[in-house]
Amino acid sequence: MFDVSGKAIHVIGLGAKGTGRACAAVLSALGARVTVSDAKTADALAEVTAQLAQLPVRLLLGADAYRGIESADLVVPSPGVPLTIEPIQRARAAGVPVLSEIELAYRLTDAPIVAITGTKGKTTTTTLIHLLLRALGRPAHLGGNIGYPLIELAVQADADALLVAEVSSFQLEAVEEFRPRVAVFTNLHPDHLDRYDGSMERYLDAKLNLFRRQTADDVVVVNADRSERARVEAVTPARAVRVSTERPAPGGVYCADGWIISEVQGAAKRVMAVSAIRLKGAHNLANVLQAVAAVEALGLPAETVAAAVLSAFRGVPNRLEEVDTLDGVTFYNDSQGTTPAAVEVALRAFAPARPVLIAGGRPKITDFSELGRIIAERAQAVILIGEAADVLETAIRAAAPDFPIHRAPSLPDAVRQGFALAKPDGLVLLSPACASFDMFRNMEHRGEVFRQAVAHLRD
Ligand code: UMA
Repeated sequence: MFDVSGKAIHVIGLGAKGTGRACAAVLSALGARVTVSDAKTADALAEVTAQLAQLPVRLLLGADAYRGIESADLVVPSPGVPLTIEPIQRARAAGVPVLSEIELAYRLTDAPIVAITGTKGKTTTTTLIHLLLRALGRPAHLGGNIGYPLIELAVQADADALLVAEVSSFQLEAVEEFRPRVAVFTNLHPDHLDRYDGSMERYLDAKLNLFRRQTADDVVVVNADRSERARVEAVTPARAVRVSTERPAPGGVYCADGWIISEVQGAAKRVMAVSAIRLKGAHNLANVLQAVAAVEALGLPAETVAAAVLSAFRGVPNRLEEVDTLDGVTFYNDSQGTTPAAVEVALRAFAPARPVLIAGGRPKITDFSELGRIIAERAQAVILIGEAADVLETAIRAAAPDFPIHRAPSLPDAVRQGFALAKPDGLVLLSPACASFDMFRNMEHRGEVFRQAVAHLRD
């Protein structure tokens, strides 16, 4: 086990999700001499620093943050801290190792790790794997880029438990030995390119670190329908288990004749009927196949629990989450859909049905013309909110001059209008194509306001 006792460890970042705080707590409990720093000032970090008050750690904030970093024994940056900042470069030049929190987590546990990366579908796939494992009676903990920082779970988990971790490219930039027993790669789309100098290749390269230390005893789950599959398989000796929604995947998991079939453990077997999956959309079907493949790769019988889990699972919060059905109208919360591409995926998920769409917020782009066409083609009507209402209306009108466009002063009002328009048996979908900051604290807050507004329709 990695011995940190007596080591001088400089942890950078006191973000709200708690990576730095978790590292400080775990490492100081293990006897390390911990410094925690953040470039923000004490005022801005009052809430987080209060949580550190009881810990035997040194706090360096603001202009002081990186004092003495080059004489540390180890530097641990939070995921949001780019490795290119001068103090990290300075520490590296002085020979100080720089390791991410997930690398430390890996070194501090005997529990096997199931790790999921990719641009889209990570959270759903990760959550499903965790649910399937729990339904199978396996002790399993969920965390990483979602929920609890992995290091917190790692030091608590028994060796027979599984750590199911969503992993981001940021977390993978500073790993050396991190080796998941089962690793899943969902897909690759442009994202976070500001961190990677606009280079998709550098973004992919960071993600591929998840697989590079795997061995032939491990498994990598890849999507055979996507071209990135070959890039992933090329960097790892791990056994590839492929999934496909479109065609048979020998040795993998795929759809055929309305069934999900697994060949992961040998002869083909039926896991569950595709029609029993409650989640909407082809992208979510791929997520289900990946989750089934991961569970089967661990040697567990997915078919004993898959139908029960997947017929009850309504999606992760804010991602095509099924909220409620009222008088025949079903409400979906896709508050996370902050780009036109996400809205297109959401609308396609319901085809041939056409939802009443609630869209708008603070625009992240200026050209909505493509989205205008998609909305006109795939929605029944649209209710526009927020700062982007005018530009969205112009784009939709350009595509279809007579398309029914409504305006709402607030999200609850949009929900009420949507309910009326979708009767007697339609769908209301919040998928805004925009950021939330003009009307809400963040996209989670927007999702919560949507849920509450739907709940109030019952009053
Ligand atoms: N900071 C410095 N110096 C710098 C840059 C930043 O001191 O040069 C400080 C900032 O002032 C800030 C902190 O470092 O206070 C950044 O913290 P952080 O965001 O890395 O830390 P957490 O809040 O613990 O969140 C991180 C992940 N954040 C990012 O990747 C940006 C969380 O993912 C993750 O849940 C958490 O660790 C768990 O370990 C969030 C995310 O947006 C949800 N992830 C991206 C995504 O999903 O697309 C990758």
